[in-house]
Amino acid sequence: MPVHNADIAAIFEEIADLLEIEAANRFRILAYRKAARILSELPQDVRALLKQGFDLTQLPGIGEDLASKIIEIVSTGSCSLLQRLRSELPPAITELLHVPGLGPKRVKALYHHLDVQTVEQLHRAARDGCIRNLPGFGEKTELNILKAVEAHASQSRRFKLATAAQYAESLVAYLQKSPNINHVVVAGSFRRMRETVGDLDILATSSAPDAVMQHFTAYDEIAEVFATGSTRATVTLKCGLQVDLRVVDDTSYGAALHYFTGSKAHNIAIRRIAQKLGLKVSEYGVFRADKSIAGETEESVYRAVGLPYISPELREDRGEIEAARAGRLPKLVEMADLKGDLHAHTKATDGHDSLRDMALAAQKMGFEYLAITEHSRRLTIAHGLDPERLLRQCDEIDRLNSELSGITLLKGIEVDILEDGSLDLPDKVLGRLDLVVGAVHSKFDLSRIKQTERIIRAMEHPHFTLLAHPTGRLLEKRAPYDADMLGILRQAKNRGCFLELNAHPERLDLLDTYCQMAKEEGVLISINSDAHSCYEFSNLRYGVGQARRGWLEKEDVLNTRTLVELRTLIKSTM
Ligand code: DGT
Ligand code: CA
Ligand code: CA
Repeated sequence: MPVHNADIAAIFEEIADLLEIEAANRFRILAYRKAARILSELPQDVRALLKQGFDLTQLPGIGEDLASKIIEIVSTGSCSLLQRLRSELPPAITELLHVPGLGPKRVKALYHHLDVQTVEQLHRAARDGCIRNLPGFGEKTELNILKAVEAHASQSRRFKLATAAQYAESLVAYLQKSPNINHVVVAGSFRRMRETVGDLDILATSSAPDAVMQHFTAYDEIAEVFATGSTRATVTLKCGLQVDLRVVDDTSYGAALHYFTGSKAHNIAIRRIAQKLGLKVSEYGVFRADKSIAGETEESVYRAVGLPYISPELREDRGEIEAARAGRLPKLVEMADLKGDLHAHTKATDGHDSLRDMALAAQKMGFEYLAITEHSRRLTIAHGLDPERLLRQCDEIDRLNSELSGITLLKGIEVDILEDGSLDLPDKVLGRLDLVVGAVHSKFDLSRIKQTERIIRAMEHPHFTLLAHPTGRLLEKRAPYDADMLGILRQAKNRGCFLELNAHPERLDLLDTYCQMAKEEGVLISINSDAHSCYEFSNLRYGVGQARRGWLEKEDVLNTRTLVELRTLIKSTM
């Protein structure tokens, strides 16, 4: 069975979760989590690396033991440690972990104190008010759990964009091997760069669709074929991801691509415009009476209904059609516009690579600058910096900057915003830095008013530059904390501060609609990797995707500025 990096990462995450429920050693748990993160971000396929004889212990965070587990997983498709841990705990407990807001710590408490083993039991316990009395829970948490369970039940499983990308890329590579396929492209929400996708919608063009179908259904990662016709098929991959394939003629490529890219709401709006013009739009083309007048390219489809081309990320029927008609479509930011990154960690705290390696990796991305922003002392789990260690790092950065050419390291910190809105390091120390990134890492459940006040107070601080991952949400794991984003944006505007769009695939925080709000309020957004290793700069593409969904242009993004321009902009907050 073929094993992708995402599969190994998922196994390691589950091992870490189960170890945590079993109250295993904290460092052992952390080692599995780190390895999972490294693997899910590694641009090369581990399978291929092993085939080339690559020594996995060369990877950050991977020692002998983890390397042998990876080899076991790649060669057998499973891991004996995971099997053992699963057999020691009730079978449904892993599903409990997928309820947003329930981490392993809470699952452990629920299991040990209330014998909650399934989502149904969790629902009952929350509804009957049994959870509020557990140490560390309370009434508000109980209510949140109840809401989360109810939302969870009505939701089908979605895949994070970056995870889906791993499966999509190998499937597309496989399809491209067929001599009968001309174009092949992943459409649907994947092409619109939604943060999660429900399934993959793959479009191919061919004059021999039967042969394409045969090739597709022979793919060795398919678990089940649901439906096949001569031009369409629906299958499920072994990882659980569903794939729809459609095959059309080259002359319908643009129309089909438009149709299957969606969104449905955008398509409906376009069809309505077409109807008014006496036209019919379908996946086969644009028709007047029975005569096809467009459809070979997407541009031709839009032209036929009197519109300029609209980028997939905008196609949500959120005003893009009106903007297109008025000639006001944004010229969306692109990866190549980024000139630096303002949020990264090194092995001084919970990152994996040295200052020098991070600088060189950023330079390879074509960047002019990289801000090093370690955690502050309050975050003990990440080995956060106290003033002394931070100042030592500043000296090291000075030394490295005088030695390196073409890339500048900026001195920063990802300082904890404490419950009362004060910052976790003294002013005197913060004043020595190029920029101060503030972040909420605790007390996620404050009331809306208190949470908003906390963040606004932090921004009042004279050295505050940038609010990291502004809503705190983790996709499918932790809901955003409750805060008034408009109020925060207005404070940022007043103070000349900025907000981050954290590009980590689990965060993608700021949300697209808030990006739009930031743009309207005139607050610049910094698209940052939050890289903990050299490999993670490649995540920036997901951040750029999210920014494009939020209508952001080059001018709306802080780190499209040159170093000189950036220094002027961030100085004014100091
Ligand atoms: P997902 O998979 O939930 O992340 O979201 P999508 O947008 O990929 O939705 P999906 O897979 O159900 O359908 C793919 C595209 O096919 C969708 O974006 C637009 C098109 N489509 C699906 N159903 C309809 C429909 O009833 N009418 C129209 N006009 N288009 C549809
Ligand atoms: Ca889809
Ligand atoms: Ca679909």
